[in-house]
Amino acid sequence: PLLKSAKVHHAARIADPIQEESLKENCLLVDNNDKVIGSATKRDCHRVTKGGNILLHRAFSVFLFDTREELLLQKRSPTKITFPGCFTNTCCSHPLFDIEEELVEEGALGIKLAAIRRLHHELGIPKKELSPDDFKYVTRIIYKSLGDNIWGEHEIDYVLLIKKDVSIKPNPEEVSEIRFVSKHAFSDFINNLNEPVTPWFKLIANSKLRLWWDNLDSLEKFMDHKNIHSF
Ligand code: DMA
Ligand code: MN
Repeated sequence: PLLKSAKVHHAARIADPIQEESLKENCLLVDNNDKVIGSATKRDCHRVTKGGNILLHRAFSVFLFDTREELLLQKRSPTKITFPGCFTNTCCSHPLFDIEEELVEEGALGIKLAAIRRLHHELGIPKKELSPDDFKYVTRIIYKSLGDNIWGEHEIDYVLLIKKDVSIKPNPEEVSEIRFVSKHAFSDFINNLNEPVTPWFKLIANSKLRLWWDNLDSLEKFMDHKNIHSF
């Protein structure tokens, strides 16, 4: 009986079974220039080592605006393994090694297809309401966060912006709350939040987000597909 209860405790402490299962997905390992150098499980890509290292992998962050130019934010569900309960941008995830089309680099097509897959999974946005051409790939950022010192992030993150009205039905396994926020209300919203904000969203919100938000219909001139920005 002792053993049994210890096991239950252990399982409950780790994660819920659905998020635990997702740790078996294979992410893309990249070098500092975003060249793919292999793959590793989502678990291995997010574990902080004793020395404070995390494997560098490829990721994306979507900022979705409706046609009134309000930004869709989400609160991560309490079951997420990394940054549970944090407010963040519309959707983030990783292109997967086992989904061949998500490896296509021309026009960041693979990233855009991964974004469509995850916008559907996390927010219930029907795939037929989204096309790769709807996304503006603005730039890449590299960042590292040790998270809770057990699970963290170290990514080259493709930033995708999209302005479109879509149907939304959040998946409670992933997202516990959504909010559309206007540019005007954004600072107050962030400053008065009771929840923490994810580190990557904080970085982007404090740097380029305003400029992009002011130019949603003319983002071409702000695109930089050559440099990988760090903060
Ligand atoms: C990972 O996001 C990607 C970034 C840019 C932090 P995530 O933790 O939301 O990924 P997933 O939804 O696949 O768990
Ligand atoms: Mn990651």
